[in-house]
Amino acid sequence: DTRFDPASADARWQNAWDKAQTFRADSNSDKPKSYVLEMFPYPSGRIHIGHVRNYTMGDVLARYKKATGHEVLHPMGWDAFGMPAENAAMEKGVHPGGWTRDNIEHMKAQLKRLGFALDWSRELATCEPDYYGHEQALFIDLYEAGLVYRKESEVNWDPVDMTVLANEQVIDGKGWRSGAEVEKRKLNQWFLKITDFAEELLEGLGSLDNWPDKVRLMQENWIGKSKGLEFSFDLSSGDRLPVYTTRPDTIFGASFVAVAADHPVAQSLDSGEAKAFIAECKKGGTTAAELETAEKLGFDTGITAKHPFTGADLPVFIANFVLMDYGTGAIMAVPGHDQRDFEFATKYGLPIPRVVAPSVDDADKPFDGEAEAGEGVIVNSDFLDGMDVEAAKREIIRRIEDQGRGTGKTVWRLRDWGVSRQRYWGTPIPFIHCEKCGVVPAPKDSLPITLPEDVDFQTPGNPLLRHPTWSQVDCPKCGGKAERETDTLDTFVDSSWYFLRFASQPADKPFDAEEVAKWLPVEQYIGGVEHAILHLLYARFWTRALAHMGQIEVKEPFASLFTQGMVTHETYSRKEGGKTVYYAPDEISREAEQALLTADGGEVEIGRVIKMSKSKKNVVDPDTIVDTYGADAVRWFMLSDSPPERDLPWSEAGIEGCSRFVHRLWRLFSAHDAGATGGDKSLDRKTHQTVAAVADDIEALGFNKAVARIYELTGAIEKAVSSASRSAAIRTLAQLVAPMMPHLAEEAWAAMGQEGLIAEAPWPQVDPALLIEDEVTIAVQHKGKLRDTLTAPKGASNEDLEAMALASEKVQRSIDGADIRKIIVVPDRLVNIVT
Ligand code: ANZ
Ligand code: ZN
Repeated sequence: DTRFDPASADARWQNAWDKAQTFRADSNSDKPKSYVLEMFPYPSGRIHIGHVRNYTMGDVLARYKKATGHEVLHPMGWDAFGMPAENAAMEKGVHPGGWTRDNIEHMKAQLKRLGFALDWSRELATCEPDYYGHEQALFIDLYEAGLVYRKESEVNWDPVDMTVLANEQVIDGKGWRSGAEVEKRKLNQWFLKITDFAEELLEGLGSLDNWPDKVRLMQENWIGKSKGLEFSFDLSSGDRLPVYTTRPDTIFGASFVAVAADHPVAQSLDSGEAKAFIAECKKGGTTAAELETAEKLGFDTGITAKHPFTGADLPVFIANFVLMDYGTGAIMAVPGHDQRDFEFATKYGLPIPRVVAPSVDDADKPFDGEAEAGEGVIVNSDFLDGMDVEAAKREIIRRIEDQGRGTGKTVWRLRDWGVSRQRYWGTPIPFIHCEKCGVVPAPKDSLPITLPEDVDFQTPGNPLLRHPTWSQVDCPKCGGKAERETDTLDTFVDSSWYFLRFASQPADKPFDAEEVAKWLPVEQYIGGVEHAILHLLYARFWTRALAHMGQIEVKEPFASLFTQGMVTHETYSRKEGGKTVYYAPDEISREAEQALLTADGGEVEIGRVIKMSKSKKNVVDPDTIVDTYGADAVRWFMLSDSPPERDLPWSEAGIEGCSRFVHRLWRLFSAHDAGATGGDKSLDRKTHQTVAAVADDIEALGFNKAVARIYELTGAIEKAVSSASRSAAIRTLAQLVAPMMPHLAEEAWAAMGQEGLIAEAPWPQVDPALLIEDEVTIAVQHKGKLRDTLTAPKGASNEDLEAMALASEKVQRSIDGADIRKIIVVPDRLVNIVT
């Protein structure tokens, strides 16, 4: 027999699938449909190992679904707009389009080498006018449905690069690229009204049973529905100060009041000290997370607020942890039961009253160094004493409403989605500014509004803004001179509807509703947990918005979601001048004494096993490993060892083991003897049980378990002697590994003289009779108590079971020499001994 040669087999079978269009999805097929989707990649230049793991999992499922009689849609495309292309343009003087398309070509070739079962006929790239032109049409539809608006809002402005920066691009208050101090600027920006769908998006989470709880919880928190009370304090200054609280039940525990630095009460203060404090607050980060962890800072305004029930005068502070754009930008602070307030009160020596306790007897229990945010019974609170939290909330809301001082209110954390980017490499926002008519949508028949090609990136700022002619148009309404919008859309918009375009690709509209109805929702979506919030929430929002406008029926795009773990690898590093410097594996050599040396003879340490990343120099290039081991070994490695949701540590030994298994399987496949005769019941059983179990594992995405079972079956077949059963088992084994190692499986299928492609072959049939266990557990009772359990062959005779029961030491001890009067046997279940 010959050796298996991955290099030639991989290419041969990839061509065969291409030629036969094996993975082309036919929406007119009457088979049940299955849409398997992995998050499409950003064309950064090269496929990385995380992509390989992600796409291998999706591929196994897609191939399995096909084998089990489904018409499968498993498409691939490119999330192709975004900053890195513009950075490349600035650094290397290449056009973002050219750079992106080159990357796509290269990465597509890399994916093809891995043998993924993709329908390439549906490939799309979001940077092409035949994609983003449809996006422009959808954006206009959303505008007409009242879900798009413009609003002046604050942005991070880099005065050197003359551009708006995303929050992540501001590092310590400076532009990530220019290093210039970032300014806050007010600009007119485009927004999508995701807040209109807050309630729906929250409720919809309840139907997503097949999403990880963690992701649902993250979305729930992000949407952040909170029910509470808005009411006003009377201030010593004569003003009224509205505050928002979710814990009105704790109102007797309020010992001070606090406002945000941007709050009118703070802004109205004249003193230099107050102004200096406000300026200080602006320096820090502005995200909720940063405020949560920053040191609490406050400034006493000298103003006091009258407590609505006790009449006490509470001091009013400006505090850095109060956000202006949440609630009313002002709070009643209850240090005993809110951790931020607790830290603040501790720092400024303010009272920390207890108003919630485990029981009424604990009214004076001291705090243990932190606030107690939980449930309990209300204490030290006049008419609320003894109530539970919910009853006290209702009572305070009722009384405050009676006083005409406020009302119960629901507040959402979710903000409308700002989609304006002052960038070139994105979808142009299809609007026109006319002096006479204002903001006018571009006529649909003028779409796509394409990006100009003749742009330069050597001058800072938005190339669209300084292009001499691009933005000059006639107003579609009055015909006068007008200007195009030069903002482009956030790239998250591009990924909010691509799964619809995969389902159908008409030239004259974004998608065909009937086709969408055939495929959607995506049966299984797989991707990184880093998209748990934004991408997945935006895609859910777009789907609901389009359903709301009557364009589609489906409301939730992804019926089932899986977030896979990362691929990790050891790092090699040493301290150089106080900094950690990383070395790539090929930059070091291993000395006899285990010491690792760099070229200059310095010693490095084996560092932590962490996510592969270029900066840590611990990446493994998929091309290199496919060259060395072949696609099947790489795919097998991605599925072995670690459960798919956990991290997978890359190891040379691991991939070598996978490669050896590929060749071991090949030897077994080569031993297939079509003419063998004779049966082997126990091997038949093992084979059928494995088929059933591997199917269950794949359906549950338990790939590592499926792998373990396949190893087991392989071992069992190797041990068995030649028989018809063994040959059948070998054929079945090829089918079981086909989703994971498709090239090897095709090669074996052909060598065994089977007809057609294994990729087209149906999943092996399971004979239910062979799944039944051949051993049973027998309970042995004496004096009505269980004395022992025995394992016996199924269908064993009564005499055999009696003998086995009496042979048991435990049973003999129980009988203890007494006369046996009767033995009752229930076949396959029980032996009862009566003495
Ligand atoms: C009194 C209180 C007592 C509060 C207590 C909490 C616990 P969630 O639940 O996340 O919506 N808050 C209100 N507006 C704020 C703002 N602009 N900046 C910072 N904090 C603000 O949070 C609502 C709670 O956060 C509100 O309820 C308020 O503090 C605070 F034992 O009021 B609470
Ligand atoms: Zn006009």
